[in-house]
Amino acid sequence: MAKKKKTPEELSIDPAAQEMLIRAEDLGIGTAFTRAEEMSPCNIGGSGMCCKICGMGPCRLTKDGQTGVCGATIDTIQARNFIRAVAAGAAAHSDHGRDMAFTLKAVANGEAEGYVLRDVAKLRTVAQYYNIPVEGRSPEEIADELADLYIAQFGQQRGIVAPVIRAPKKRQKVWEETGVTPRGVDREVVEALHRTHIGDDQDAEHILQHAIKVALSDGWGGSLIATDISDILFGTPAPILGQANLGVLKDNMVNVVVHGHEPTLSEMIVAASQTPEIIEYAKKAGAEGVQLSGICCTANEILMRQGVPAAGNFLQQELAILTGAVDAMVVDVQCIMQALVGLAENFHTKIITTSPKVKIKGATHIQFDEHKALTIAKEILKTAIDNYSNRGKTHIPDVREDLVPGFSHEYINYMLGGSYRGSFRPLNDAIISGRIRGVAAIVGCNNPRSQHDFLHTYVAKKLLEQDVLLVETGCGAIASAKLGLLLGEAGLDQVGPGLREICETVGIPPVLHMGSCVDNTRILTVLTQVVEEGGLGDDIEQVPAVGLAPEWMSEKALSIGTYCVASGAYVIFGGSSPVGGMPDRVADSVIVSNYLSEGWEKLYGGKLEFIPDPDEMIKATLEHIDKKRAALGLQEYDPSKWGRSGDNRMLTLEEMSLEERRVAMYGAAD
Ligand code: SF4
Ligand code: MSK
Repeated sequence: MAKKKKTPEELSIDPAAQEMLIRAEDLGIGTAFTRAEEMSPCNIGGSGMCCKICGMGPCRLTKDGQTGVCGATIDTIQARNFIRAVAAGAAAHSDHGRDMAFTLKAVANGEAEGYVLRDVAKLRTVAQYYNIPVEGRSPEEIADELADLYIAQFGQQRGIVAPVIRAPKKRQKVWEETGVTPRGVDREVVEALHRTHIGDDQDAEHILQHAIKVALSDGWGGSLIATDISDILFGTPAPILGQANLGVLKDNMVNVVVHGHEPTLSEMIVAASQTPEIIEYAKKAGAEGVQLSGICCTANEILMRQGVPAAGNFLQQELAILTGAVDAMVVDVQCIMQALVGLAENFHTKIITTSPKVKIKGATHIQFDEHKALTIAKEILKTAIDNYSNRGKTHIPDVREDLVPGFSHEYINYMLGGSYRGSFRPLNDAIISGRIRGVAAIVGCNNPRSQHDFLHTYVAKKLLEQDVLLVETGCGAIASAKLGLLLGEAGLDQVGPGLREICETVGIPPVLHMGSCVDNTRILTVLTQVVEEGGLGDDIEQVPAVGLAPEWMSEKALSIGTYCVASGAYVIFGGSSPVGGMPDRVADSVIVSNYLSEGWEKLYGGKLEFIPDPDEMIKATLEHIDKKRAALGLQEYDPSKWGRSGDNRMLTLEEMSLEERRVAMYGAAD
């Protein structure tokens, strides 16, 4: 029997996406949504039961006790598949970090056109972590030494990756004792590939121990380096008003959508778009100016620093082109679908690749070089403007939502206490008192195997009702933004009474947007600061916090999940487990999915689980938070105690008589 085709409403909960899916159908154009429907996932490969590491295979282990041609057992094969994915994810993040470090070096030496050291205070703070002298030195001198130190972390052979020293002391000890402190980023990634070559490491636990080391070289290495340098070069994010969804595209403007991950080019495109030369050029072409917007994590980078709107998240890259209003989509690295080029042929859109590492057949390639970044950014914008006159009929959904992104850990520290009393104390106290039950980080991608944005936003809304403060990054953050949860008071009618009091008192939204995928390191830093503030244990594993990636799809997500586990967090992924095949048919060998959970929990305090059902995800999250609260001796979560203060409450009270107010605030007299 033919499979029933899904309706646009079943494919996405986002009205803008639904509108574009109808348009795609009318035009007879396929998208990732329809391709996912047509292509059933392979159950054998999908659950890690297939090995194609050597030419004797591929070996598919589908029967009890079966091994590969070489004798490899299911646990070895699953562990090898898992670590290879983690290594690819860590490599992607870290290579991004490496390029940022080379850009910092070029800026420090006056060789990078258009860039400045925008956040000198952060430069000095970061330098001091590594005992780089700052007094009496110019920002360029400090930046030059920091760039050298950071560049060295990638090729370092011995010792420890420098940013590891920023983790809580107790955590560093756990890593030292279990032998997983990373030595150098490239070394750990290369070793993962070596160990998984035919005939090498064939002990699943041993392989997975190295997966932890590789992921740590990302989270406390390459990614953290990328975040530090992005802040130093482009400014540490602070709240700023932005917008999200396809309705940010404009009919009367040249629409340039930047998509990918690295802020080096996109920041320069923002700068170039504001120059009189480009504005004039666009006007001559008959447009009113250039409208920039972003997709995926490039969107997050320029949204949280410049307020440039986000056109959408991962599954909206094709939908943006379907509007017919995109004059150029400029891509760099990661999460760029090859299908964009073929899709763009139906419209006038130019797909412009820019990274020396990424070309797509049929795309226009304008190679980026940080030494002449502004010149290249202008060339890209002029290419888009020249294309404006080729635009045909457009269809832009009138759907957009305001949001306030930009909650770096530095800003959270500041917002909780101001310039002189900046501190995490109020956050810790709110958790201790139970106004905030716990913290959940909802991060990661979209995946057309589940309804677009549904899992992200369903889980987010349910946790907010339970007084769980949310921090978000990546495409998950854009999903919440589109739902209006990232906008101060607008989201507050959907949250529990205790969290609401905190949000109203501090003036924050209940969901804090913390940036792109590499910026998950900001979450690690927040957790470290929470620990250092005191009252919630002396290690990340004790904090009532959970990480969730409900719609994950990328290998980077697996690396992020693994470094969060290694840092002590409980991490829940949605969808199916990539190591879930044949869990109870393995004799005398490790059940890999159990090991990622119970095995890792014994060693690191954190665990990784794959839970497809969103209600089960929420249940597991709340149980974990409550378990951690109990272990710290904190009072049991009781929402009935809260909701008697806060701005909203005060407005209601103003309308009451004195007696009514007394009863409302203190309860009826016995
Ligand atoms: Fe098959 Fe072993 Fe080769 Fe993997 S390494 S493909 S299990 S023979
Ligand atoms: S872009 S890795 S789809 S979050 Fe960072 Fe989004 Fe996932 Fe790419």
